[in-house]
Amino acid sequence: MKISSVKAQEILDSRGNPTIECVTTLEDGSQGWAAVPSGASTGKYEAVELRDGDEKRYDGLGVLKAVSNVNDILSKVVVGKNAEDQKELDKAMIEADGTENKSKLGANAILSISMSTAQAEAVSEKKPLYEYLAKFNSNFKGSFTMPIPEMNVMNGGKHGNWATDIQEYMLFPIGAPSLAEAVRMNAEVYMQIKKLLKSKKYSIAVGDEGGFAPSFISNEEPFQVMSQAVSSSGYVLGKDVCFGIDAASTEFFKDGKYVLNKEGKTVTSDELSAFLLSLSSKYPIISMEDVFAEDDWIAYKKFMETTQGKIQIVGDDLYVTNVKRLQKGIEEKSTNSILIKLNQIGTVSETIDAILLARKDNMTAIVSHRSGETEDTFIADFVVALGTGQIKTGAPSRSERTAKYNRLMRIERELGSKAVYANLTLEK
Ligand code: 2PG
Ligand code: MG
Repeated sequence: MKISSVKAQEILDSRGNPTIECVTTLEDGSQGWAAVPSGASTGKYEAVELRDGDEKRYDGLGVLKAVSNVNDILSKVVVGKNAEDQKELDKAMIEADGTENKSKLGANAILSISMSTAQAEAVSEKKPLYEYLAKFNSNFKGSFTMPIPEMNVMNGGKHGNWATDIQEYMLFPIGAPSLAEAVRMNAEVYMQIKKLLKSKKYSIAVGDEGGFAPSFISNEEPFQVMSQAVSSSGYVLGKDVCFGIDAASTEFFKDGKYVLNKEGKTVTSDELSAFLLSLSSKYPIISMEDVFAEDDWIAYKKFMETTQGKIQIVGDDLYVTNVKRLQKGIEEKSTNSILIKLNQIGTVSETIDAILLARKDNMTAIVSHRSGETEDTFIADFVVALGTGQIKTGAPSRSERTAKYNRLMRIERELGSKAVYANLTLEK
């Protein structure tokens, strides 16, 4: 169905910062809506999020330029285009922008159209979004993989006022029989964590992604609390529930070294890897994201050799969902997993390309939210459609996070026996 209009406007994200939403209308009247999220611990190679820089509005963070780029410029490019041809649509917008990193028109402007058009086409075809998007999944054979919900229950780094140096402590409910049960397990552990923190007289205020963020004494302390919470919820640590982290270490990388304020020391990449491995020998940590800074390729390669596929090593700032950087990582054997964020690259089809390239090389792919989110649940449908089997979209609290988990539970119920809960097998 052909696009008849695209209309964007400025709205707020979960941090109270402005972001962009877009409605695509097709010639048959079908409409699709999408809102673009925004990161805080962003990688320098990400596609450009266009901000106005006008200090008089929203402290310079307004997105009126991106909005007018949709309404006045990109609309002329996309109106009349076939909505079902996502690749063509995205290509036309990439060409209209003409830069390597979408800095002219803004990745936020482009992505808002890319996602809302996919939504509109799904409506036109009378399909739920996950079913419509499954046409891009070459592995799709009729049953849908429900992702492991990797919930971030402790927030540090930039998202939690540096409660810890490590940015995210996640629960991996690998022993659950279904997505809904996995969500329940995580939420129950989260409740226990809250109780434990209260009993320690710690703050139970939460960070940007809904995880608790008291001022811990070390980077290890959250693991102690989480381990206790898993046991007191009646689950077996290491069997029902494992842990994962996002170190987001680009954020504490200074002058070639890693500054671990909570440990009171500044360390080399070798020392950082020894530190993280010592934690993983004490706790069942099966996944580690952004262990090193975005350009520390050598450290990644070494770490992969040391861990020998026993831990999922995830590249986020390292790859920024960009196939060129991912290709380098594949050649150098830098990681065995990639984090997938639509707004790091700026179109739906380029995001799918990154997933398919990773899969070709037996790498796992985790679809991810941003720390600044909206009520849009696009990524929930997207992860089911592409069948990557893993999603991280924050804690089981704050509606912009639970919206995604709730959408996943609805999809699972709708699919019935056609839904299969993912199995985390580390292939490399
Ligand atoms: C990350 C993300 C999401 P941000 O580092 O993986 O958790 O954070 O959106 O701030 O980049
Ligand atoms: Mg990350």
